[in-house]
Amino acid sequence: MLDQRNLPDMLLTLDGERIETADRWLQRRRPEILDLFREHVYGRETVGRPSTLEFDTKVTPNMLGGIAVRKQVDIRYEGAGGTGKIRLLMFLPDNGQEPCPAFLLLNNRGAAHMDPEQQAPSPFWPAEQIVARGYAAVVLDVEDADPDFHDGFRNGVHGIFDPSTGERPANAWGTIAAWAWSASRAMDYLETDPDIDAARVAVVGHSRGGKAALWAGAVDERFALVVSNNSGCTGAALSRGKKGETIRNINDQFPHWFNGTYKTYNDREEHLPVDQHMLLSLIAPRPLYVASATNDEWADPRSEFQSLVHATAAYRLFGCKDLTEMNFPHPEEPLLRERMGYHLRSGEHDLKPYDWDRFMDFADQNI
Ligand code: GTR
Repeated sequence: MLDQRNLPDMLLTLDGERIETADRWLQRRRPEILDLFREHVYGRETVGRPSTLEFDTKVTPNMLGGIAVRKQVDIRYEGAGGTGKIRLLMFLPDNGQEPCPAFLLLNNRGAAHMDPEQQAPSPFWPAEQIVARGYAAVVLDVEDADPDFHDGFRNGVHGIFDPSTGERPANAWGTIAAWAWSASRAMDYLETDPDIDAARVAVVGHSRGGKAALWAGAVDERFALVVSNNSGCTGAALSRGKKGETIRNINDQFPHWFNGTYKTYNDREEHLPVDQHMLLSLIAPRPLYVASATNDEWADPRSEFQSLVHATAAYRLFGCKDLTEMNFPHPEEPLLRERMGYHLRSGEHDLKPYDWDRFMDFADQNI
């Protein structure tokens, strides 16, 4: 059921046009909402695909007990402030045939969850389970693009592409936007790989990685499916009426994640020209999956679910069913609808094999 929270009307443009068709949405309102998120929340990127981008690939057969081929791809770039590198690790089903769909994980938990051939298998990143279902399992460490601490934007892509010593504009991009940018650079590579069906790539992230996955999916329409796991505040969850983490909490604890302007909304969420259902609406009409966990009160499962339900307004323009009558589901009772999916898992704030299985069930139907 729709719960009313005085949200901005996603179908009303700033100059008062009521959006009633998919065409008007795509021409007018979608670009306007994207711009509002850049200006007020995630910040404006100063670079897209760098002209210096290079890929360096190493292939190893016979991985994951013989079911996969591993590719290690170093994505290199250079800007006025120096050079950088994102390392992609890919495990591809070794069936030597058709290009396959892929899951790209924006890994926010470091080296222990990258390469199952080097570390103990990780329930957070079950590459073998993903490959066994016919998907390429592709992962990058978000901290390759920008380390996750506040150093005044000197390290990572900010230092490489906007090394100016002057004052940073209040709308300059933060770390979440940098991580989303790295997902797009991974996509630049995947488009060149004949083993990958680049029209069927899902971007997935957990928690802070989930915020980045949603922003990546909003900015870069090449992602065919977007999956948010427990992304919470300034991810999937509505900010108005949210329990647990607030805009003030997140800005105080992680001042580098969002732009300077976002700080002006501490304790003033009702003044934001957007709310997070509008972030989800930017994915439409592409498939979108949101997952929550029962004990994750800091993220606030109900606010994540409500955001998805409110995002239906955009999906409806594309002929998708109205989900506003849907009730908040019981744990382990996934809602798999046309282009929109949701589940609530019992347990803690985490990414588990149960979550991955539901993401793949949804992908099987939708990409
Ligand atoms: C928390 C933060 C959340 C979420 C989480 C995580 O401390 O408050 O927004 O991003 O970290 O990434 O695990």
